[in-house]
Amino acid sequence: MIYADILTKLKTRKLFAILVDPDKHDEESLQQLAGLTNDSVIDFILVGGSLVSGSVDETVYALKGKTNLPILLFPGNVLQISPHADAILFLSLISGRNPEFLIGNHVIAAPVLKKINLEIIPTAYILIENGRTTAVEYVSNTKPIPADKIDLTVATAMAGEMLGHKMLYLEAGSGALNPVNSDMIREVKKNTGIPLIVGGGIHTTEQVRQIYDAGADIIVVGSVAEDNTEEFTSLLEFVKDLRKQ
Ligand code: 1GP
Repeated sequence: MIYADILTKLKTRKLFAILVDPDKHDEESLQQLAGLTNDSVIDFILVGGSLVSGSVDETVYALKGKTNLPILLFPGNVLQISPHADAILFLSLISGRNPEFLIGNHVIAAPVLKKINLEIIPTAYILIENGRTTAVEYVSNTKPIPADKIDLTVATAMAGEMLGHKMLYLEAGSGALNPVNSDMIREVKKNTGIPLIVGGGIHTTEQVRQIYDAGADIIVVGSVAEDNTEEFTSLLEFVKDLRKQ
């Protein structure tokens, strides 16, 4: 079980994951990415995005043939369900007040999910303002929580945990100017007891260090992994070194 594995790993170390947006990859780049993932520090791969015009299922299927890592769906909408994935982050956008992203899409997806053998991981998804409008903000038609409203974010995260979510996801949005700040991560971690994922706008080793130090359990990077850049390779090396310490 994916969630149980995550909890077990978190007893001894932090986790690192990548987000694959199907629109940003073709067969060749998936092959390249998969080559990097095997025998690396990456713990799992998320697949999805706010607006995906290609097929999530095809991308998951292609990845499955190339990597042994677990594939978790990170759906921006109900079209992004694939029976070939290992699990789905059943995201409820609890920072927003758009009922479609709080429960509407979930009602539509539930009968489909019931029929396929996908582990469901209920996840409280919390969008934080980052300095620019991101796709998730625009497409979800929700307001992110201002970056300086730490109390509000903590209360939102606590409510997410109390509602029974199994993980918290602090999201600055893909291509965020600023990742979620350390003070916010620290306070959320201090006041909640479920795994804390942080993503959006992370591309340097210093950001990774700060975000882990502040209390994130899992870091997710997307854009930096897209072009197989040196930046990405050095992030992987950096996380590897951190784990040796
Ligand atoms: C995953 O949205 C992020 O939480 C991905 O963001 O593309 O900025 O890494 P980046």
